[in-house]
Amino acid sequence: MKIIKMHLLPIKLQLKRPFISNHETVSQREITIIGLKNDAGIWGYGELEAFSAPYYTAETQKTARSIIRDIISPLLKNTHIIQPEDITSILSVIAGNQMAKAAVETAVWDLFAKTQRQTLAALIAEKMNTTYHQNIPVGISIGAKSSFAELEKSVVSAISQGYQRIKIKVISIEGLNLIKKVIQKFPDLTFMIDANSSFNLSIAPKLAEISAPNLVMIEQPLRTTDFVEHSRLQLECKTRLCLDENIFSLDDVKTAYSLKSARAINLKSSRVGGITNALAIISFCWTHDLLVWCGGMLEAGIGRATNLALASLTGLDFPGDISASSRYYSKDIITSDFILTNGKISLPAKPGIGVSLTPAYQKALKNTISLL
Ligand code: OSB
Ligand code: MG
Repeated sequence: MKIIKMHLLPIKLQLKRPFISNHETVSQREITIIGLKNDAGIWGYGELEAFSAPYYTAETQKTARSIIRDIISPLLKNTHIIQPEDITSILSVIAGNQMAKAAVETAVWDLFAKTQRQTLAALIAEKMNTTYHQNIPVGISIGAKSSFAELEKSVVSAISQGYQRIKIKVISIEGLNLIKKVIQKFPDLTFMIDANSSFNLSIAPKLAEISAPNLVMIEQPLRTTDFVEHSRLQLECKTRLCLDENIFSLDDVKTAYSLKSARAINLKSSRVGGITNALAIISFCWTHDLLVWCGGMLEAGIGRATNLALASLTGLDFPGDISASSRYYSKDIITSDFILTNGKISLPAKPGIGVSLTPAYQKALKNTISLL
């Protein structure tokens, strides 16, 4: 098939409440909706997940849109795509800029699944030679809190909603003390911590102190560019370390594996350049005893649907950061909400990502000028 149109629609969504991590406090989420139309008149959709400012990753909404407009769109012109992997290989000539590439690549996967009249989940499972789950167990990521009462309230609320595992953001030693208390208070709940690069190696004794059977991993304790000190920390730390910010490619996963920098990988297709690269990382992790699971980054409906299709893969069973639509936004960009039932979210039945933009967003997207 050929892609004959590419539209970008930058939008802003208000978060219900500010989400606090070590990188920034997000109150408003800027995303860009990508629409691709093929020569048979079918549309595929992707979501550009870079943030407005370069704190979590170097890319921003602006830089990624400019890469898509100036560099990616000429590469798509008159290109024949037989398999979704073709687009990944075309885009691989571009260094870095994984989120810009992923936004377009995931839209091609959606488009391709739709042309095959199958769900993205079924297509991914087929590519991986396995099956997929219809109902997917999910976890929640709770932003950093400044008091025990506040943290406890969020944990109790998450559990009452049915989330199967709770990740808590931390930005300071005081935060670790609050988390230690909450982990001890709820011994039957499964917890994780995400430090988003808050600490340095001197945190090792503190991490040893909070180690507990119901604390399953600590995500990204140290700097984004470091593999060596993470490896030293993992050696000293009983709790499983997980890398997020470090991982932009399969090569990064191989580095982490070789140096023993972590024993788990938070996988975000948006951060690794798309679904093809994500699948290669999953295969590597499965054969090298690394726990791999599906992360999130405050996605709106299209990104959430893409993540859910990935997380449905049999074997990717650790609950991902894939919350219900209502967790972050009161009004999403799609017509049907993802709802949590008994701690699970079910896959939409329709082909591709299985969700549709609301008529207003659909109209606004198609009213932009095509880049092709
Ligand atoms: O570090 O995993 C992260 C959100 C934005 C950027 C980075 C991260 C996160 C989250 C929230 O933890 C995950 C989600 O619920 O989307
Ligand atoms: Mg993280």
